Amino acid sequence: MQFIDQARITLKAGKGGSGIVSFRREKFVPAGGPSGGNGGKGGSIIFVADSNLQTLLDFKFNREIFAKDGSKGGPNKRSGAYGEDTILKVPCGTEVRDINTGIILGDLIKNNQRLTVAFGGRGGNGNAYYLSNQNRAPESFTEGKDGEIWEVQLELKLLAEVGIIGLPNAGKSTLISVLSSARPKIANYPFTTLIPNLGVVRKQDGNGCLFADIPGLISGAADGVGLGHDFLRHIQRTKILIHLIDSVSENPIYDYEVIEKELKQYGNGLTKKKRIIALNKMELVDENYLKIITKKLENLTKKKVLVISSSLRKGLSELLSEVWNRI
Ligand SMILES: Nc1nc2c(ncn2[C@@H]2O[C@H](COP(=O)(O)OP(=O)(O)O)[C@@H](O)[C@H]2O)c(=O)[nH]1
Ligand SMILES: [Mg+2]
Repeated sequence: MQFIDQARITLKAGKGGSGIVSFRREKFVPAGGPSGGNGGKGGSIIFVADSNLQTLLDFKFNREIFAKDGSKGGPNKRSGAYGEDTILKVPCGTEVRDINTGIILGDLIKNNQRLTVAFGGRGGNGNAYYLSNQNRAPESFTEGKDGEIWEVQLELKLLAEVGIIGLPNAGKSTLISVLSSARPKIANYPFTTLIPNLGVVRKQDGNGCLFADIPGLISGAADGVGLGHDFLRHIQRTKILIHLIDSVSENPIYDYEVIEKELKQYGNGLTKKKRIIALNKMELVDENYLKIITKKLENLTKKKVLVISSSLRKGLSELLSEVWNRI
């Protein structure tokens, strides 16, 4: 089961600086020798793998990436300054592909691994470069070369760290949509009727964390009823589960137990996963009733139970801080 995060970006490396035409000016020498310096090279665009990153989130907001141009040459044969390279940090495991040819340009696997994709243009020659016995006062120079332009596709295979479980209608899809700032693609997914919903949620440090909404969990899912069984397999690879319960359901306690039973039935250590329990749709039920249900659930689970509303975005920051604390 694979989730794929993708981003398409255009890389524009820096142009080289131009060479210049200039002549030395010296006292008593009417026209000194040629002294125009060469232009500096343009900056390149370099990918660097960074093991602190988990997603390609940053590239979804920043699709055109530039590097600085080189400066033009100076008098006295001074070369122009190099344009600064642009370093793009990507998560380990990111593949870089040329969109036009489909060719893989590189795979950034190890932390700090580098891959230069768009090279900066060469600087042009100043007139000092053209000095020869035949031509003592050349006035030629060349422009800097353009930097390379590449359209690339970044691709990263993702692992969801946080799973959202709960019966149908608990509000899982709604929760993920209000929390997330980007939606990765799902590839090679065998089902057509039910697909997990994915969302990247920004952590406090700005990095992304992948949440997956696990659909299709109903009574009997662990035995193959419905399509939930294959999703249970996916839960195995998450670090933490948010168990979402619909407050308006006829019996929220029973709903909780149905899902817990499926986790237990499936085995493979699912019940040992860290869990955060949240009652959703708080605004639809009476406050006192909510208190009673919360208390009952707390007694049953020996855990703190959060009360939220995905629609009204209430209690979500408490929910997220619980998640970050436990990851
Ligand atoms: N009033 C209210 N409705 C909600 C809330 N969260 C979800 N819903 C609604 O509940 C229904 C089911 O939500 P959905 O996210 O599709 O549930 P899922 O089956 O668990 O993915 C939808 O009509 C949502 O608009 C909430 O906090 N408050
Ligand atoms: Mg859903």
